[in-house]
Amino acid sequence: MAKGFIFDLDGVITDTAEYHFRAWKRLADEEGIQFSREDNEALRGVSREESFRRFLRGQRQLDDSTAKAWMDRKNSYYQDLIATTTPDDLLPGVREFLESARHQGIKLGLGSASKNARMVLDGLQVEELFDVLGDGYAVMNTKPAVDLFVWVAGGFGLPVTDCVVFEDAEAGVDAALKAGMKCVGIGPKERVGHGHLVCNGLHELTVAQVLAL
Ligand code: B16
Ligand code: MG
Repeated sequence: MAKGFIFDLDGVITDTAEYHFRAWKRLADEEGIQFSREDNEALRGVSREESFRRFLRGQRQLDDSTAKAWMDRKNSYYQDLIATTTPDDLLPGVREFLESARHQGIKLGLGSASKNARMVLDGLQVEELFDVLGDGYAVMNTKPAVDLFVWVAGGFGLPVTDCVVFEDAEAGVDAALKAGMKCVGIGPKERVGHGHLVCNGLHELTVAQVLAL
């Protein structure tokens, strides 16, 4: 039976995708880049650098220092938006699910590609529920590479086969499966249907259902 649960942040614990979209869109409008909500979907769960590559989609060739300045600008717009995060921004059922798992002796970890994850957790006031925090600074190779989830399992002191990942991104489900972990996909089947269990959010799940996987 699983002994460690690893949660993605954006799309699982809270919905920061809208803030990422607004921040990228502001940069896009300032720089004359075409960028829609649909384009934003392709950025789900991937690192800032990969997001930037997908954001540009070859529309502009930039040298490294300009690319970094654009990413920094987007990040400052994003940080202005997440600065207002409060516990009300937790997705439905999240605190209850985390507390229930903790009560049952399961170790809890974060497995997020975001370098802003700690700031968001701080606003949500759930940081103290986690045993291990894996964020965008933890490893070099981000999802769909297995590195981040394996790093969190190592932090638990558990084999990968004792861990379950909760993910809303295709790249994140791919990473969990490649790591040899069970995976709960959160969102539409077309995106996360390759997970072992698919649902719309933690409010639909019990810890017992996940342990039965
Ligand atoms: P940052 P997650 C991901 O969060 C987002 O889904 C993705 O859109 C973003 O590009 C990535 O974090 C990096 O975020 O710019 O804050 O470092 O789903 O892995 O929690
Ligand atoms: Mg996510």
